[in-house]
Amino acid sequence: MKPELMVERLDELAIELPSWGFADTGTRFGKFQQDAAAVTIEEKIADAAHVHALTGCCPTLAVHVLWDFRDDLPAARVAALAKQHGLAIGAINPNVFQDQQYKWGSLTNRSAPIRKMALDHILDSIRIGRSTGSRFLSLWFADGTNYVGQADLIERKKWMVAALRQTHAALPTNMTILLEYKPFEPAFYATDIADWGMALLLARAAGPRAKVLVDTGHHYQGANIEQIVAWLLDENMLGGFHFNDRRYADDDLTLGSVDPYQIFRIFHEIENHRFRTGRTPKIAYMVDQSHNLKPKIEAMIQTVDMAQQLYLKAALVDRPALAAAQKNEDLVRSENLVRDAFLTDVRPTLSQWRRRHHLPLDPLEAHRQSGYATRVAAERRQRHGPKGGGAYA
Ligand code: PSV
Ligand code: MN
Repeated sequence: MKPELMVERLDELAIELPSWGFADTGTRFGKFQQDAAAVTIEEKIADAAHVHALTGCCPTLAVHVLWDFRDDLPAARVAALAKQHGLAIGAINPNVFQDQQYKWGSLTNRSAPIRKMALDHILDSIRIGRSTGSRFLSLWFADGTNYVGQADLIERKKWMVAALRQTHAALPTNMTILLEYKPFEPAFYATDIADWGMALLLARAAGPRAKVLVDTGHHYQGANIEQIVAWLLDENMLGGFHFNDRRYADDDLTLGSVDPYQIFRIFHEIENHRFRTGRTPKIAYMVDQSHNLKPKIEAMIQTVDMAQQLYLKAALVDRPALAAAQKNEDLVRSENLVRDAFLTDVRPTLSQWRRRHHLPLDPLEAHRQSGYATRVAAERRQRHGPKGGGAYA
């Protein structure tokens, strides 16, 4: 299909931003602070709304329960605030990984009271999600073991199944569980939900409204992520993504900064699914990045711009021609049909879409011209005190 005919395709791509992507984050070695970084949920909402106003495709904000909600601000007020800013609250992320009691795990802790504490927090998170109108409960567990022999791996599996079933039973009908896997970190021997196969089995065990979430950073080097995506789609078990890029492990770098072809290949498989079935799959596209060094808002705008371009490129693959080339075992033509789409400059189409939606043609430049970062840095310095972060005001 001609690039200029693809402009409507972008109407279907909504990208959820993570509240934590606007806050100061770091590595285990330290945090470099920025005065413009958001501290409160009010500030995170304002920043996400600013990105949405400039890019036109980020209508929801994912929240992390322990990082975003406060006693003096009920969840319904958070949702109302988001609405005032033209946003809705997206996925609810319970947090059963940072508190001391979870040293030996949360849902798979051998202590029944701690397992219950973790489950109660997840059930509370569902209640919060009801008040915010969230459609997704996004679950990631740091549970796992660091040393051989530390625990009975199957006992832990059974605890996980039991808790996920109870979680599923408490879901409102409009909410879906997104179950995320990760092979390492913080557990370095065995993570309880280490890969997509384990996540798939657990999601199936939990119930029909549990699907798998693919975080692009949560794979071994060399894993064929797009094949995992294709299989999950074919099994109707792909719930959503946490997009980010990486060079080594779960680096949380901005999307496409290292390997744009990787994300393109994922979109290519999603398009292929559409071609095969005639249906547009319902997938929650979310970003999960922590910007240690870049200004947060600029990193988000880069990410969204990259996602839109790669999405368009994947839609450009001539699928009937590809099917014919495959039939003839014409490897070179098949590969080139895919690669030609990747190499097509779709920026004019993206500009066309932005013009149509009365958006700035260059959202990054519009952000820089807007003075938003300098203004909020000054306000936030006043509100929270200077952080001494220097650059990016
Ligand atoms: C864990 O590495 C993870 O990908 C989960 O999605 C968490 O919710 C998120 O990162 C926290 O930054
Ligand atoms: Mn993630």
